[in-house]
Amino acid sequence: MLENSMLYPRTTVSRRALSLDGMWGFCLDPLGRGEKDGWADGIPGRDLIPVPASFQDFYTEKEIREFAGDVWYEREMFVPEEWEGRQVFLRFGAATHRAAVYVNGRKITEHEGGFLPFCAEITGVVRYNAKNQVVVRVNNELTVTNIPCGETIVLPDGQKMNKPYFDFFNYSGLQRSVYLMALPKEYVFDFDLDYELTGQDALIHYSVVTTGDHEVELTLYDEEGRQAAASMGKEGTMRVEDAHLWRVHHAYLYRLVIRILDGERVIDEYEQEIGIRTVRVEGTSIRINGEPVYLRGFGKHEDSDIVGRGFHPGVMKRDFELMKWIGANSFRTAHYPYSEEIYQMADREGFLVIDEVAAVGLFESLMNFMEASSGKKTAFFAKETTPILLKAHKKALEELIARDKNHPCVIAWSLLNEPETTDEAAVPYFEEIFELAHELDVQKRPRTFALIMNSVPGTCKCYQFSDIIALNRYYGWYVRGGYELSEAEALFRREMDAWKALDLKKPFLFTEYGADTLSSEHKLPSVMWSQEYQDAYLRITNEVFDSYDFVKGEQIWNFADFQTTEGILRVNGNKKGVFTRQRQPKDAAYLLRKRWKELPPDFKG
Ligand code: GCB
Repeated sequence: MLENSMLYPRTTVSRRALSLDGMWGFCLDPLGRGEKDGWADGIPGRDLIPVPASFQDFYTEKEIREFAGDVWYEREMFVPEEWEGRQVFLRFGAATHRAAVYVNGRKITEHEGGFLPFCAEITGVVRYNAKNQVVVRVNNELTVTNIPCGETIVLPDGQKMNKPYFDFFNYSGLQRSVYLMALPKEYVFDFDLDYELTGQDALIHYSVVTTGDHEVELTLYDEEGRQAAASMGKEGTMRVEDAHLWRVHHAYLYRLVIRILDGERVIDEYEQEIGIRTVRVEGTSIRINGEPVYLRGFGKHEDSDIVGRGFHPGVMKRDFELMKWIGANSFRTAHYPYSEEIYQMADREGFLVIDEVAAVGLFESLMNFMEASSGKKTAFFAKETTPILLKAHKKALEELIARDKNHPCVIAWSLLNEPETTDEAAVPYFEEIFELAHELDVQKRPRTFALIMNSVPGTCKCYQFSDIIALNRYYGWYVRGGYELSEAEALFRREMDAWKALDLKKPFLFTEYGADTLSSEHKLPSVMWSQEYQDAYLRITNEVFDSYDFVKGEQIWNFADFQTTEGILRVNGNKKGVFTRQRQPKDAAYLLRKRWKELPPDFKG
């Protein structure tokens, strides 16, 4: 079990959550001397930057934008007098990729993994009714022993540089919200829910973990605030009569209130919006509440101008409006768990989310998008350090499932993106990761991973682990682009025929396909990089999708243009967006809108 509760911070009758977002003191530590020089007691300099945000894109200096190493944050926080006697925590939505936290000069905790929350208890360290100091050291170096994978090299001039094995900019820092929280000594630590539909009613099988022995009471309220069900005890079943189901694009959210009681007295109260729905894979169908659904949508990124990967509610709102406009019903959180607020919004908007852990770059290459299509193999999992990576991957998965399991929007777990699967060494690694996902998820949601171009029938040793086969394919871009598009189509069909021949009786999903397109380029007839080519590419690709009954969804790469490492294949970032980075449509958006609005929700059953 995790050391700290992963529940989202909320203020209730028994809890307090104070946001520490805003301007924080900030400095780089190029010599890695902060610790020795006592920065835990206060960092040098007076520079201020906003939290949450990536630190990179505020500055004009290249050395800051590309900085690899430790950066330090600092701010004051006032701890109210009336919090004395409670348990006080600091909670970071994420610190990318690892952090050490100091309060009033004392190291409180460390955390590894840049896309999941962590808490530190600070009860014994804070001064009440007084100002306290928080200092955070955040390190953004990439390694092959933690996810996402990459390396950190040293340039001849002594500067360190990150070399990601993945195709997105290594944005880092305190990219999500920070909270100061007060909880009672006995509090709700975690809960699990599983749903069963019986006629018009729904059964909610539940279990609650608390830090004490007092009685637990659950009450469910409908959207009008009327009580819909209730139960006593840490484990049990609630029956919801005439249940309103959570449906795609028609979300219905109940409010679940969990109380710990001492007689009449409420010791702790936690609440969360939940949706009643089931998710099953049956044969080649993906079923929500028993009804087949054809996924249409995107692989996304958390990425926007100025704040980089920092959570921004305005960007989130715009993205959901665009996804509704275009007729999407789903997205994958490529290539890492997103901010918690995004899942809350997906719950509310009725979007289906494939929730991905940050296991990307498990294929040794600085350009795997190119090299995998050439058939490159790297035996990535045969490294001596693989056991360390596996441990980090499992820990991240545990944190991910604990954080996101009660979101109705989460319908599947994506356990890796484009790993090396052609070497036997991958098999035991996959076995452990896939088993763990099932073990941790009481709902036993489908598990998947995104297959890279060289993972095809005959070479891939791991597809059998997936409940949904997810393919990332670029026929017509990395493979036979331009005037060779007709050959690309033939090769694409040849691969699909090989999958068909295996008769896996599982749904297939395209988790990536796309063509880089500059919003500035128009060309008739089309050439690669023009908007006309993106359309031509999509027409062929869509025809292939529609020729195979077992293809049950398409999530184009990418929702919007996004920042990557610079290089000759990237024009100030990856331009496969259907929307620009500023969230305006390219021509392809209209083509997709027409298609996605016309396809029946349960296309191909
Ligand atoms: C992929 C990767 C994704 C890249 C994409 C591309 O296969 O999963 O991270 O951005 O290809 O555009 O090359």
